[in-house]
Amino acid sequence: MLNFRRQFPLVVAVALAIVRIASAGPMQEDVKGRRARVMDKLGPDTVAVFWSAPPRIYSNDVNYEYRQDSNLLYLTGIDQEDTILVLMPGNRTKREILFVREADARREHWNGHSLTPSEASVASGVETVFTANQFEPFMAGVLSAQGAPGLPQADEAKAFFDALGQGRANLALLLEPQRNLTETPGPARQFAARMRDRFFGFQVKDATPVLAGLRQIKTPYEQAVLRQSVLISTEAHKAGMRAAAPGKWEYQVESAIEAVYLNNGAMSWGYPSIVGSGPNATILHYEKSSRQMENGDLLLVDAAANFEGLTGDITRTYPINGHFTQAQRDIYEIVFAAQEAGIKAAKIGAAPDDIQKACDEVLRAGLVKLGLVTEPTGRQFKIWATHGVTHWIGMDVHDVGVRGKPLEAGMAFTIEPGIYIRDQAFNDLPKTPENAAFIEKVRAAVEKYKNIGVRIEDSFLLLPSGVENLSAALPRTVADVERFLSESKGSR
Ligand SMILES: [Mn+2]
Repeated sequence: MLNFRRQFPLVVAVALAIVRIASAGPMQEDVKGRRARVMDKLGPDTVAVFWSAPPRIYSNDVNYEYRQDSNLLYLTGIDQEDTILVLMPGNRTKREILFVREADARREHWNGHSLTPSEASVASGVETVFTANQFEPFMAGVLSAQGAPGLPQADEAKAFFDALGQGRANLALLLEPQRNLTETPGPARQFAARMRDRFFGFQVKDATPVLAGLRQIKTPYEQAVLRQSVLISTEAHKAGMRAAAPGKWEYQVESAIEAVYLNNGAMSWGYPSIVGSGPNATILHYEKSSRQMENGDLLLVDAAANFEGLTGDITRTYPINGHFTQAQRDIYEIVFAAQEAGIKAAKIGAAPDDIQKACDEVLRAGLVKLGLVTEPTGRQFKIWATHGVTHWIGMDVHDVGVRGKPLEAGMAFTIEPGIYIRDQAFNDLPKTPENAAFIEKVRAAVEKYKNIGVRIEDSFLLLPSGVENLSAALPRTVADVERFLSESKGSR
């Protein structure tokens, strides 16, 4: 089947690949450094294997646009199916071995050029590249200490073979979380089980925490790409603000935003855009974008691009007619003050939970003041402030990281307090006399503020000099938001 829409991104992908091949640039240098750090952590007794993501079906025989596995992309920069990276930190010279799919003229006619081994070598900086059909014999040779095809030197893998002989070798994989014994194991666990059936002298080790720890600290190259990625997203949000007006549809704002991504060379969105107007602003992951907006609506937009594999995360909430009502402003000012408190708490050595606590204090006090909450302490306010206020960002919009690690330079994260007034929230409360009294006390305030949802979210990078708001170019105060909307009115 020829589908025009699918042809376009493939052309772009090929063009990018050619640029990368023509000059091994800062990305190749950076992924080399990432592999070196992973190997340092894994040690010389280890062989580690990382796979590309499988293609995913969109409809019948049509796939979604390909999305590479974040860890493989992190380690190789290669955005291609059927790619496998093997790391053997103890090897004398060939410590990195990459496998890419074989050339296939017919497939490439339909779906585009595949990297040849030499192109993959330039693209990734991995010197030793074989075709994917050599992976099985390679692993069999390595895990049986026979010597692998492609590692001809007798002493090349001596460190690993010695470890294998002494029963202290490791096979490091990204093991899928396994919640219970009856759940079908994922591909990495199945591979581990097959290798254990056939070979001896090693234990299986989960490399997930090693990758999470390294990905949590952005390199200077990643910081530059993330900065650019977030800048594209701020431009996209501005285009959305210009497109929003009474009578327009949510999807028209979404299309204005996403056009800016593609127009600036972003691969796609980093996550499906959330464009929720009026009561839809209170739905945390509203993805339909199908409502016609009305005068007086607030519009909540949570959207960001995936540029060169890195994704920010930004939310703005604004009145589509250009002016906050007093009630909308009451809620907005609390969320804004909470975010400010969260930003102040984001310091080197602080815990991520300190950001949460700082936001919570302001949210709770503000909600008490508006009469939406009766208890000045405790968790009652969570009925309106329902989600966490910070997470890591990076290759995944909810990026990986080591839990409980104090904040340090190079970490990137969001600060995103929100308040959502839904009268249905009362239905979640157990029917107790205390809750009945609470509902009675706040009923009038809920009636006044119901269907208002406000989230303000920015993407931050922690530097030795302090926290940098990567999305600072986007209006955030009530005054700046209203000024931007009124200035853009002429072009709407
Ligand atoms: Mn977020």
